[in-house]
Amino acid sequence: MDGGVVAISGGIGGAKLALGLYRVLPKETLTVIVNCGDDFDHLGLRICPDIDTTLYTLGGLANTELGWGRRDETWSFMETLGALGGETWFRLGDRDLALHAERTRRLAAGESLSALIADIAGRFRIRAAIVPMSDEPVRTRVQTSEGELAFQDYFVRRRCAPQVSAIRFEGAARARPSAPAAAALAAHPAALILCPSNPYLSVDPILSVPGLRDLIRGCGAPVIAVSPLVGGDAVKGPTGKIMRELGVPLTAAAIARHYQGLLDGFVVDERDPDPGDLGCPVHVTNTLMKSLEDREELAREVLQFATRIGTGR
Ligand code: FO1
Repeated sequence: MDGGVVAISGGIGGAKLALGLYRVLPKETLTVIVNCGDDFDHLGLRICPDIDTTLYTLGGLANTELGWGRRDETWSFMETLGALGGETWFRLGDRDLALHAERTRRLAAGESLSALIADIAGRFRIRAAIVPMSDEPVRTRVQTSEGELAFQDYFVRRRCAPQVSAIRFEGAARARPSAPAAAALAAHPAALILCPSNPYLSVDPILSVPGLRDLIRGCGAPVIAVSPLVGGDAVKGPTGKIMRELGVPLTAAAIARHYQGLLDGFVVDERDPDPGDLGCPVHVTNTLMKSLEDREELAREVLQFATRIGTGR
């Protein structure tokens, strides 16, 4: 695969494929554009969960059991915060906390999120580019049976229990693609991969940034999405529940339709029924990423699929 590869990713599933791509490509050729709709200010700190999951995953620092936060973590801050009557529903490990504290300080000093994340990725010896979707704030808000909730309130504090009726992205209208995201898309990448993230919670916030969808369409690369469903449900997290509550059938075809005309190819799991005509070529394979080898194998297959489509173009 000569030329750059751009991955669009959010959440835990997206980071798995981003790691597979990172390990099979020349590392410097990969740019991961990450969802920032989950970001929030908590305990006076700016928390960027999907950015941090991507940093930790590509940096070899991730807690692979939890899927978020760092491995080898200690929890003295959380214990003491609890003893002081503070809010402990969103768990911050001691090492993780240092990243939030330093990010908050540097953002307050006027640094852009893009520049800050690039510096931290360098300190983690990550040679791919990890870039926020935007340097302006976009926040996922979930309309539920209990009213509108901020994303982390819905996802963590309420454990995705409330019924979802709609999702919106506050601030999107005023946001622009981050400079490194726009640059990566304008640099004629060889492939663009929509990772198997939750389309509604993790990919839509990225596509909501004005101009990003057009940059993706115009980047000249085959756009390949990997279905986040395996066997008719989401591998992890609330994707299936949300799709049911939004009245969307839990099928690969529904996911493909959701990306409405962005796709040049779609990758579905071999456990799922034939999705029929999606209006683009379909590649059927194992998309369940349990091991590192699974992550690498899926990455290879997606890239080969993109090459076949690109040359066939
Ligand atoms: N998810 C949880 O379910 N519980 C937590 O306490 C929690 C803490 C946390 C801290 C840092 C971080 O980067 C992520 C964290 N997450 C937690 C996951 C996070 O809510 C999700 O990864 C994303 O927002 C959605 O993918």
